[in-house]
Amino acid sequence: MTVHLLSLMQSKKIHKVSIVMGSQSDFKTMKLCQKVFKILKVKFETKIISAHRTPNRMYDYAKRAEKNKISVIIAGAGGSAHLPGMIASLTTIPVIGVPIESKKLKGLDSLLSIAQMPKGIPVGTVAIGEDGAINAALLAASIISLSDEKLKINLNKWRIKQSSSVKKKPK
Ligand code: RP5
Repeated sequence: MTVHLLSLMQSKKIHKVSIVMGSQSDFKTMKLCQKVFKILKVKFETKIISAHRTPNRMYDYAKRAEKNKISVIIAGAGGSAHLPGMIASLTTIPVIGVPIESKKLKGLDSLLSIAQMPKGIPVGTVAIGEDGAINAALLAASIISLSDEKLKINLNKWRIKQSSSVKKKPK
């Protein structure tokens, strides 16, 4: 098979991002990922999976993710936030962790839990809370856009719109 044909097939692949979170309480943050994907026209699914409250669900989900044709996983978790790392240990699909702002430590606990993965199992980590959820979706879109020309165009349009929304002078 020629390289050209291969890249053509890759660009035809329909990518899907899986958004998962440890609790219903994370959804107010994680729904911002959905918002970004709707604008960029990225396919997604959304699930609640807790590493400690539903460990079997987490295991089954991570083991089936490749078969389910998931391209990138975004996992939001708060407190001792082990969900992104545990999922990453069960699949080689890229995992982006969103540290949820916790009540007691304002998300610093979540940030350190997600970012400080020991070598061997990487988790891409974004900022705490809503900015992190938005950037996680944009990062997932960037990854997918490597083999999806239409998405690359949408992503560039989004950047241009963002630049033009910044006023030249403060009021
Ligand atoms: C984590 O515990 C979740 O990701 C959530 O951020 C945190 C608190 O969960 P709830 O007690 O609100 O269900 O597993």
